[in-house]
Amino acid sequence: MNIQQPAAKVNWATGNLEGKKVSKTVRKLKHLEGVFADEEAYSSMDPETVVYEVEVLEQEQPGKEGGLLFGTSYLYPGKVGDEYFMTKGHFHEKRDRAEYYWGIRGSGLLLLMDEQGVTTAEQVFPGSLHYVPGHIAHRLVNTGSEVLAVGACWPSDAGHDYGSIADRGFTARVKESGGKAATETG
Ligand code: PAN
Ligand code: ZN
Repeated sequence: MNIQQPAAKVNWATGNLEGKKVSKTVRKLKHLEGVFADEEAYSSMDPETVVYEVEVLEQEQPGKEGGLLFGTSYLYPGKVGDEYFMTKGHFHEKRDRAEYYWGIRGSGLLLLMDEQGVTTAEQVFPGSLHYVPGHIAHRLVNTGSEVLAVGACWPSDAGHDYGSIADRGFTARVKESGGKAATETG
């Protein structure tokens, strides 16, 4: 029998993925127009500021039915005005596709919003495990002072629907208030 190398290596302390099929996406402030509430603070910041990076093991072609994708997101600490750095957030294009998230490093919140616009939040910390059911939009928020690294595994045909979030946004925001993270709805 021919023993082969695994598809990739994960550094479980940092989340870093290493492998031939690992792709990397960098999201800077300039890619996040309209995401943060304070537009004046947003336009005064350097558009090249990196807000988050995502490494994805594309063992299956994205879009292919039946496979799984695996990734790590690195969300840097920072704020736009008093609102913490966060991911764009999305529903899956195939709405019923679910996903697992798990905390690796840092601390933050996972915002979960249903199709009626009801948003809940879960604490993210090293070892936290989050099940994101289908039909639920999800967004990470870094409320800490170090990088928030979060692992994820999702169906390769899930896709990302960013448009619905861009149109309506999430119904909750996470801002610093009196030195602490506070959620604001409405
Ligand atoms: C994650 C996210 C990742 C970046 O891999 O895609 O955290 O967030 P945005 O896609 O909202 O920019 C995932 O949920 N995949 O389905
Ligand atoms: Zn997702």
